[in-house]
Amino acid sequence: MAGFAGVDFIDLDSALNDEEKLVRQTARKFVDNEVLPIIEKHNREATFPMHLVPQLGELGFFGANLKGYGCAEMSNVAYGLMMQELERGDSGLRSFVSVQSGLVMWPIYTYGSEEQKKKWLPALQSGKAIGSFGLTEPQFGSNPGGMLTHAAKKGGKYVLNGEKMWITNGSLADVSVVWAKCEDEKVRGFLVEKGTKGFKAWDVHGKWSLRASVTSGLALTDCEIPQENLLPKVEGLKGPLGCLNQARYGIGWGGLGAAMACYDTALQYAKQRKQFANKPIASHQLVQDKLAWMITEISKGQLLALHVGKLKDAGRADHTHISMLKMNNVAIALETARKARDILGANGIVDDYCIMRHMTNLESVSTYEGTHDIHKLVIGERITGISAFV
Ligand code: TGC
Ligand code: FAD
Repeated sequence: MAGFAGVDFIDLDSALNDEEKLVRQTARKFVDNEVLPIIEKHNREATFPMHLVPQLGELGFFGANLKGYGCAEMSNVAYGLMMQELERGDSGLRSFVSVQSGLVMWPIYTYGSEEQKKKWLPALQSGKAIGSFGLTEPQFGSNPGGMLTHAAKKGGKYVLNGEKMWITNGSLADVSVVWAKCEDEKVRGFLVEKGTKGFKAWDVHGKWSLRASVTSGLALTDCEIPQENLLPKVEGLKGPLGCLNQARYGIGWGGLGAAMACYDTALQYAKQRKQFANKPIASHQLVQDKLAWMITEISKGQLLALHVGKLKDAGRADHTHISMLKMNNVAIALETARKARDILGANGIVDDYCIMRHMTNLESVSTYEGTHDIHKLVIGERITGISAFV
């Protein structure tokens, strides 16, 4: 079977260099050969395909835009194209790579000591170790600044108490980056290692979204963390929010991948499926309207992603640019999935086709890493100078 040929209405390829195209091609082949044949089964059974983790490491996909410690040093544009292809496979796969790279490796790389970097980065890069990121709590999602998890200094240790919720890979993780408020009310990050006394992780069941991804709750009860596991180079909410920029950037590209999978499926289907006068449904104007909407929004999303990627490579991407990218591209992906599902009629609801899986996944993607509306308010604050959060 021929692999995915890509979606490029506006000749975006002419703006990409050879390295970027090669990374995209490598990720595309990996998804076609290793992910698509197995993902529906994992989605049905609500399991993550763990056997892919070493391959993702070998391909250099973990921490791919970081330098040293075995990382691939890709440009941010190449990194984005890789995330696009991974999410064309499944949002759960892209989530795994986002969390490992943007939310665990990036904070260790940016806020960590040299010892922490040497201990964790090569292991996380290769996939020998798995990470998770604990910011959200049962009572504090959009407003992480209200967190109740706290850390008290006791001799050479910190004692952590609290609960985290909705944590991707929480029960799989060898190391969790957990954010807690210290006695001075400042938020700090701690590396909580698997097996630490007082630390427990349990899995969320019954999800209708991101089924091929592990989502956990974390409980910390008088959990003693040695001083050397404190991330020493950051304090305050800007610590965890800085990590989110990395993951949100990848999601901005990833959403396009899910949208491309749905658009491509709907286009092929519409050209084959015949209704009325033995004509393909692709010949009906209302169906063309939907397809034309999809390709236009995907193309606009690609331009936004490419531009923000270039700004990021030049060190000029502001977190509000990234908010716009995440908000817009996930929203158009979700709407693309809904329109594509409609084009497939009844066939759109079964997992012989990828569309419903992408659609339900994208509901989570729209909520996590800042909901659609939170990103609107971030943009609103940037253009008016007035915060809606106070
Ligand atoms: P605010 O007063 O605005 O800011 C506090 C400090 O942080 C700075 N800051 C940022 N720094 C870096 N990057 C950003 N994106 C930043 N946004 C704000 C800000 O300058 C300030 O610094 P300083 O030096 O003055 O102290 O904070 P606020 O409490 O009003 O909250 C603002 C708000 C609502 C935008 C923020 O809390 C937010 O982003 N909420 C959404 C929470 C969220 O996205 N959680 C995600 C959890 S992780 C996850 O979902 C993983 S999903 C798995 C996967 O990725 O696949
Ligand atoms: P709430 O904050 O309660 O929001 C509910 C609704 O209220 C939303 O529509 C929101 O937009 C709206 N709202 C809230 N405040 C405002 C306001 N000021 N103005 C207008 N509207 C507002 N978190 C982690 O820390 N690590 C992870 O690895 C992680 N993985 C996740 C995986 C999955 C599958 C999911 C679903 C979530 C994950 N999360 C993770 C949590 C995620 O980041 C939160 O769900 C998200 O930040 C929203 O928080 P909430 O669910 O508590 O919703």
